[in-house]
Amino acid sequence: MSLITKDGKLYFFEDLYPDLTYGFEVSNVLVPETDTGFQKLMILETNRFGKVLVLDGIVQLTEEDEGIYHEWISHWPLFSLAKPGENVLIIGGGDCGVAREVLRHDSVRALTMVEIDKAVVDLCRRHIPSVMSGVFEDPRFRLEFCDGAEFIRARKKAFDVIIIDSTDPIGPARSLFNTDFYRNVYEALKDGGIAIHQTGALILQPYECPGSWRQMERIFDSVRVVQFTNVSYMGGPFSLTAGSRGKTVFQAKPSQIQNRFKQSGIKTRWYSPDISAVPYPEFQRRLETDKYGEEIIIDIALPKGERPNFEEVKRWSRDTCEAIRMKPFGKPNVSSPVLDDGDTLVQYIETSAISYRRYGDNACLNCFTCDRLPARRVVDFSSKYFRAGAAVCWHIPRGSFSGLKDVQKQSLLYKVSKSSLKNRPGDGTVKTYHPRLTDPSELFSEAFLTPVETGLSSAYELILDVYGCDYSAISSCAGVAHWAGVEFPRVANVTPIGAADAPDFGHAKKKTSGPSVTQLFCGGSNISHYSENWLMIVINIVLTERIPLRKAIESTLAYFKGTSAVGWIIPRGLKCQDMKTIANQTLIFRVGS
Ligand code: AG3
Repeated sequence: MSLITKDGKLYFFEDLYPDLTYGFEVSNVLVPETDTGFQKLMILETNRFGKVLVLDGIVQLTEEDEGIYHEWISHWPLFSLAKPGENVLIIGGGDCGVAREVLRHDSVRALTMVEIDKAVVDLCRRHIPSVMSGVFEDPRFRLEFCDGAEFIRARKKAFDVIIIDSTDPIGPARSLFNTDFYRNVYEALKDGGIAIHQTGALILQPYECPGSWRQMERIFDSVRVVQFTNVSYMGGPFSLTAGSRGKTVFQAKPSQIQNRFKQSGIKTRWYSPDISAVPYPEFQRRLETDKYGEEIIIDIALPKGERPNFEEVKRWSRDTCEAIRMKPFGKPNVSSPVLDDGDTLVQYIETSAISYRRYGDNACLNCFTCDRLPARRVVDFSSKYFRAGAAVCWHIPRGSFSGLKDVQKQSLLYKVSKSSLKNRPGDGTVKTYHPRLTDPSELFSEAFLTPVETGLSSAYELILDVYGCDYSAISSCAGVAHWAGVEFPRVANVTPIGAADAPDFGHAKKKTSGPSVTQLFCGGSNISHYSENWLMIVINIVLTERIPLRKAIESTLAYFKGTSAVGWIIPRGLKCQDMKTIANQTLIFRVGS
């Protein structure tokens, strides 16, 4: 698909994104697409860029601009070291462009490169020798063909710099983007050492750099985003994410780095210590307060006695997807097609799920997305659709990396009535409230009454964002399904309906942060989303009965080996519309470190 002839000319179009591409004219196909056993390789010749290496339809380098990437990924970490680097490891990098730059450092005594795919090295050596120049003649260079993730496992405190010059986290490089790998990389670094990884285009691959950053942040002593732009990697700002072993490694003054550069005598074409290596410090700061997704929760007062049927609710879910511009995934899941009191309908969408349930005259809706959530549109559309007398809305950030107080501030709660439908929070016409900050000891005490027990509502929702989960617990669909379908119902003493549904469409989804799981209960449900990149599970459990909250929350944290969780308790199926009472019984809390 990537080579196309038009008006007698041959063009290449990149295959990376399903919805956008870039292309150039090809003057000669040096290596037609070949299956190497690991990936599909192609080498092209162009007038504009010189020779071009393409793996799995994605441009890896062009002769014209490879220097930008290779210089930044090599010299940035080497000049960031307090002591000149002697031992360097490259994982991947088969075209040898990184090796070429590393070997320009006289301080380097030994450079090891481990590449999984011998064909990349052989074919680049034959067809694009300009990139590797003399690396094979340099006695310091040692090359091994093996899996980098395996190789690194046995190495402890061995390298000053580890450069991971991989393809994107699809295909053979997938095993280089997870926590186990990063932990092994950290262990393989000497004290004061630096590892650096290519982490994709900041805007077009919005989960890559944050995904690696979040994993590395938990393992390395400090983490930096390094950023540059070139022509070959479509989409403007491109990122490298670097982690150090040692807290002060990245604290060198610009003048120190300039001195190291000057003393090395290396003449670069693109790298310069005068350009800040963190051109978007705001981006890095944002990572610290970023969120996984957001949710709008709506409690709609239906016209008296109205009972939307299955078809109507299905249509609501389909039209909501349209309103928020999200593709539905699969068919809606229902506890019973009658959609009686407490029955749930859930529809997976590209980034998570939307759901409906009803208690008496209240339709209870949840709309969760990891993309931008047009909350107004959802509220407008749903209140009109169900001909709401009034609706109470909770708009909350999910998986937020801000402090608890900020999460509380960002969690809004407001009422829209028919007459105020046009008015919105923020425009001064709708009063907004926030959940009440609670100590878990209040929640866990005998004296605590759920909103059902106080008579405020027919049901309540326990929401938990669990952070710092164990990679193996959070990366297995079967493991998460076992928690949702067996472990949680046992601890909470709820009656599951059917088995847990944990489809693995997570990685195929364009906008997703991870897969989802659903377990329906009598009267409620558990709909959760989890991500191995963010080491997080975000949980929504709707209940009608009191459950042992402490046991349920603590066992959930223990199951995923999470370090902390932010939680909310939200009344659902409201019997009273007084906002002060509702806000007072909407709780926010934190458990764990
Ligand atoms: N390896 C990184 C290629 C990244 C392409 N991805 C993208 N455009 N999102 C390059 C290998 C050069 N030695």
